[in-house]
Amino acid sequence: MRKKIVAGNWKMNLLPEEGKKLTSEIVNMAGDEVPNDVTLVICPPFIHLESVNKLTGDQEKVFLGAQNCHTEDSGAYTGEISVPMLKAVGASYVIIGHSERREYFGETDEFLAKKTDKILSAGMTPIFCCGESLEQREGGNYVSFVTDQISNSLFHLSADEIKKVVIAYEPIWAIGTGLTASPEQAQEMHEAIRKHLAEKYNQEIANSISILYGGSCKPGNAKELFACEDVDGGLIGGASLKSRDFVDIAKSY
Ligand code: 3PY
Repeated sequence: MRKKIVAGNWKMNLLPEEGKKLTSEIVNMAGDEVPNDVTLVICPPFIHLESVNKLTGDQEKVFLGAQNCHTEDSGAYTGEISVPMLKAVGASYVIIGHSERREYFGETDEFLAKKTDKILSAGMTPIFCCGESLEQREGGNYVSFVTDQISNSLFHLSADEIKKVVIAYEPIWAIGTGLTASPEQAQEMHEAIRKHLAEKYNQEIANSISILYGGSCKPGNAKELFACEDVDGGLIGGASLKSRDFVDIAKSY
């Protein structure tokens, strides 16, 4: 059975006290309200990692993730954070390849391949984001664009390694726009991604990999998205900044 994951991407939001308050609320609600087979991941900005870890560290339902990492362990990389640093403060997941990082920080498929290796070698879980622009969707080549992103950054991995990766499909046209992929659009892409994984590895491996949907996922649409056969949870942007909304999304299974 695939792991069901609902991960909150806080992006560049919240001051320290606000982050602690939000985390405490989520942890308190999650205990009673979120089904035991759903894993929650909180991915705050770096400054929150230690304080969020203090609130999540002792329980089994809510885990800590980061929004980015560097490919090197240490060195002259001003402004960057390494995987060993993230691990030392309790993070077990790292989001990589979000379209905002690809667009604003020029992250390439090759660089993301290296980040994936670094995260896996630390025993942590990459949440690898992929997704097409509106132009690519309208041009009709959106499935091959996304499957190429996956081949380019992940297909050097061994069968044992790929099983440890979580994929998040986030259509760029649904990020910060209020537009959401319909369940049919999400299922079409998730199924194509799984088929692509099966062709490279095998069906059993493809069936074991969690593929999350991201892009304006909220309490009002999570249920129908999570009901799709190949959607195994969500990577949640704005709605992860409100404890009630985030927990309601996680309850949508
Ligand atoms: C969104 O939902 O807007 C996201 O980008 C989640 O990562």
